[in-house]
Amino acid sequence: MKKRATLLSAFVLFGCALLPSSVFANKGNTERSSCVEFFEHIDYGGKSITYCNDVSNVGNAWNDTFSSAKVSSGNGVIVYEHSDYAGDRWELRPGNYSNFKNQGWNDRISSVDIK
Ligand SMILES: [Ca+2]
Ligand SMILES: [Ca+2]
Repeated sequence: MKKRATLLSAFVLFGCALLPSSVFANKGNTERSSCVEFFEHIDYGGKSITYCNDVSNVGNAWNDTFSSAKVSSGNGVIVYEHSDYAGDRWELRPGNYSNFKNQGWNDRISSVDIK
C-alpha cells in the first residue's frame, strides 16, 4: 500500500507539472479529467464541439445530434439521454467512438458528466 501511494503521488505530481491547473479545477481534486470531442456525424464528420467540464444541457443547437466522439486520456465521461444527467447513461472510456449507432446512442445525448 505504501508503495502504491508513493507511485500515485509521483504520478499526480508529474501530471500537475505537465498540465495546466485548470484541467483539474472542474472537480476540485487531483484526478485527471478527460475531455471529449463530439461530432455531428459518424466517423468524426460535420460540426464538432469539445467539453472539458460537465454540461447539464448541451443546448438546442447540439441536443440529440452527436454521432461520434473522441475521449482524451483520463477518467472518461458519462453521457445521458436527457438533460440534467437523466435517463439512460453510457460510460465512455478514453478512446475513439466512430459510430454511436453501434451502441444505440446515435442522436440521443443531452448531457455530459466529465469524470
Ligand atoms: Ca448526428
Ligand atoms: Ca436526448
